[in-house]
Amino acid sequence: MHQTFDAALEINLLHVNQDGANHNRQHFDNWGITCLNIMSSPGAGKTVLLEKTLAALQDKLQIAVIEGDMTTELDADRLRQYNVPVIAINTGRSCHLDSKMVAGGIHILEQQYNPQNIDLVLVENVGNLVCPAEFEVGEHGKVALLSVTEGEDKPLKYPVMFREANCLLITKIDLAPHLDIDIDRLIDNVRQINPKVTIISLSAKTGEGLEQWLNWIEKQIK
Ligand SMILES: Nc1nc2c(ncn2[C@@H]2O[C@H](COP(=O)(O)OP(=O)(O)OP(=O)(O)O)[C@@H](O)[C@H]2O)c(=O)[nH]1
Ligand SMILES: [Zn+2]
Ligand SMILES: [Zn+2]
Repeated sequence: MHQTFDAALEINLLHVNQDGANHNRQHFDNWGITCLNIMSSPGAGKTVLLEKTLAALQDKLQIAVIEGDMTTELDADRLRQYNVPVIAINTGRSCHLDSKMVAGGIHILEQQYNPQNIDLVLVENVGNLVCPAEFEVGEHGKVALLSVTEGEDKPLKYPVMFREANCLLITKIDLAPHLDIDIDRLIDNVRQINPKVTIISLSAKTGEGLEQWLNWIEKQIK
């Protein structure tokens, strides 16, 4: 679990983070970039979703990815194959990206690419169902993934991310017939926490629901 208050310095780290996030958003706004923060527990399918998204939208939109991982560049290397700017950020022991780390990514974007030409920045956060939702990075929208293998009770047990999400993707829907998951109950549980969130069921494997996801993304673009 991350620290949110530094007693020695008597500062609220969330407050400092928010200032940094506002600053990041200012940069994105100046460049006309829409930024989405993609969050889930480890392995819910963020990177596969990004691969499908890059493949589908490559010709329509200029996309860059800020890829957060604790120690490796495995995900970043997968996404580099799509010939888009991919900025890898290792968080070390931190369980989430914070606005300062993303500011570092924005700096690289500014130095090595032409941000004026970019329409959309997708941030893949560290796999963690709790902490990423507490630290804004300057995004315009939050996307949470919950895979069908995780169980329908998760929105109630870990409400923070589900409360904050603008879009909830129920992923790996192709596996649902093999599981005891009750999708209707899962959706009820999400709605209890966040009545207004857009909910899309999808499978990166079969392509079911991908069209709806791509349409949602395109609606977010400035
Ligand atoms: N059956 C099925 N498997 C999927 C689907 N999406 C992802 N997977 C599998 O789930 C595993 C994890 O997918 P990733 O995309 O790496 O998950 P992630 O959320 O990026 O994982 P972290 O970055 O480690 O948090 C891989 O083995 C994927 O092939 C899907 O729609 N259907
Ligand atoms: Zn934490
Ligand atoms: Zn990943």
